[in-house]
Amino acid sequence: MRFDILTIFPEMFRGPFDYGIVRRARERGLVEIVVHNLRDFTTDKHRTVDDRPFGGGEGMVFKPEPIFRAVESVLGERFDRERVAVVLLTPQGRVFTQAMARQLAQCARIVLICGRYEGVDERVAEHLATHEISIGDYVLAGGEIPAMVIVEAIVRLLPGALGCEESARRESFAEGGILDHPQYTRPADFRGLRVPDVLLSGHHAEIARWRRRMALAKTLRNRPDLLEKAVLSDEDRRVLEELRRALPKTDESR
Ligand code: 9D3
Repeated sequence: MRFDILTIFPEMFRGPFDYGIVRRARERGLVEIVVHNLRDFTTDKHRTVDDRPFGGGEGMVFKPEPIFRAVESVLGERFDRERVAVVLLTPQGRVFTQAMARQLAQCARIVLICGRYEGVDERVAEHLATHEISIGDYVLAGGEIPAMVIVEAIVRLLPGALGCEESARRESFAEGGILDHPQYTRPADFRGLRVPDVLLSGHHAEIARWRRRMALAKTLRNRPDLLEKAVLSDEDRRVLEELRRALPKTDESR
């Protein structure tokens, strides 16, 4: 797979792909990540990428021309659009999910367009992009960090990117997932804070039951929305009823 990232701040991408899973995937030749300066696709002396909004209003808007030229340049004329995604990062996009990461992981080429300012000329969303994506309901300064998020989420799904132990693991959130159970490691007593006895007991069935119960409790407290679509056993539902009756305090009501 190849990513092409279009940005006016290419220097922001120096570090993030040089560590961990993404670095290993690049070294193994599973993914190539190329960062382009949008200003290299302008034609005027001042390398202008933005202009004032038609209709008036605050701020500046990305012009369509440099973005169209950049996408046409990186994809070449073979615009078959088979296994090619052109992603516009914008607060107006569909919110990125694990399901979208799985779908995009099937692509051979992904172009990520990072917006800034007040926005991007709508003709990019309408006539160039195949996807318009936001990473969540909070206001950032631009699409660069969202692009980094999306690259990392997709790269770790590429076959061979994870160790085989990790790759076999079921994804939280994906389909019917709930949050992970709490993890502990040594020491068993840290400044008087004890690891739950059951984890030291060696009773594997009991440990599995405890972990599922704690995962359900964490999900009920922090992400009750996930329980709507979660795949739950009859035993899970019984445990949830019991947890709801005990009603753990949420961060909000504390
Ligand atoms: C929604 C706010 N907009 C109306 C006043 C202005 C605006 C704010 C911030 C327009 C663009 C931006 C820059 N953000 C992104 O480009 C962006 C983003 C985000 O802010 N949050 C979550 N996902 C994304 S993806 C791109």
